[in-house]
Amino acid sequence: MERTFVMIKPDGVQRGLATRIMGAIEGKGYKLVALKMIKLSLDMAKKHYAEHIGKPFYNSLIEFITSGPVIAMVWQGPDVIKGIRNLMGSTNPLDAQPGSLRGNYGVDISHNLVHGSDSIESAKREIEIYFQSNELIEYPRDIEKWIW
Ligand code: IDP
Ligand code: MG
Repeated sequence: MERTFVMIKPDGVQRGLATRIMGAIEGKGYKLVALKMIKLSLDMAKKHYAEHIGKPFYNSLIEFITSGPVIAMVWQGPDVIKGIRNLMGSTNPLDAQPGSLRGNYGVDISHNLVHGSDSIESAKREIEIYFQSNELIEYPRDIEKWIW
């Protein structure tokens, strides 16, 4: 079963949108398999955003993502990576569909509330930055037969 890494960014936590973001993902039917609140070290932030080194927004992105606590999660389900990217909406909230998380709650590209992995490879890489394998909890949910 596919897994993805999701993070409620510092703006999502500060604005009290954490439960709404989690609720949207939970309501869709995906299964939460790991969760922790942390304040990112500079090292973790650089690892997380390694693909963006050298871009004009890189320094402010690192500063922003380390500016307050974040909520790190792993969610599981069929095609969960694409499903959660769709729930999040486009990177720039201005382009994000109304109804998506960024479309509903964001107005600015550098305050877009939530991160979700964009591929199976990045999901695996990102999950390993934040979680030990024994922190990913495997458990049955009887209701799944009604979801997938
Ligand atoms: P994603 O979060 O939708 O996957 P990425 O292109 O991977 O988008 O960019 C990572 C994060 O970097 C974005 O979520 C956003 O916070 C920030 N970012 C991306 N492009 C820009 C930009 O042009 N200006 C400012 N921040 C940006
Ligand atoms: Mg990305």
